[in-house]
Amino acid sequence: MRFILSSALAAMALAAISVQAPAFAEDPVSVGDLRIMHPWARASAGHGKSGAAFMTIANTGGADDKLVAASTANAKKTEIHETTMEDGVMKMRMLMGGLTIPAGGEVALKPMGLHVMLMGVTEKLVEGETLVLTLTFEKAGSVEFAVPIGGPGAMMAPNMN
Ligand SMILES: [Cu+2]
Repeated sequence: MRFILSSALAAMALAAISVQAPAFAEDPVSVGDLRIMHPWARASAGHGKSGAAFMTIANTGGADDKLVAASTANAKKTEIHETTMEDGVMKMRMLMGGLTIPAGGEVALKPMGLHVMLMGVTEKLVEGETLVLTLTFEKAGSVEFAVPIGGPGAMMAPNMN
């Protein structure tokens, strides 16, 4: 009985960490009450060692959730950033307390705004390829999914052009 239970748990664990590859680019990635839509990243420019990933995260549930961490094997460090304008200068700042995804609402991560920052990119991000990103939410937990890579100066998802 114990063996059966632990295999069931192992199967659940495997299911939980498997990479979600939607059949269609417009299919959202689901984790708990959250839906992650149109994820994409920018290709590396020249020898740049930083990159950014963008997406829209919708919360279909009745309680706020919070994006607390992000990681990818493609970068040494991954942070959640916001972009602000200070005296006409664009600056980026790490969101120390995480990013709230309000109940029934959605938050867009996009160029010049909120983004997942990849620092110390280990392998050049090539347009047309994908990277695997893991996002961790306070309530919904972790989800790993494929992120298509667009051009270095792209302003929107490659599948939305
Ligand atoms: Cu940044």
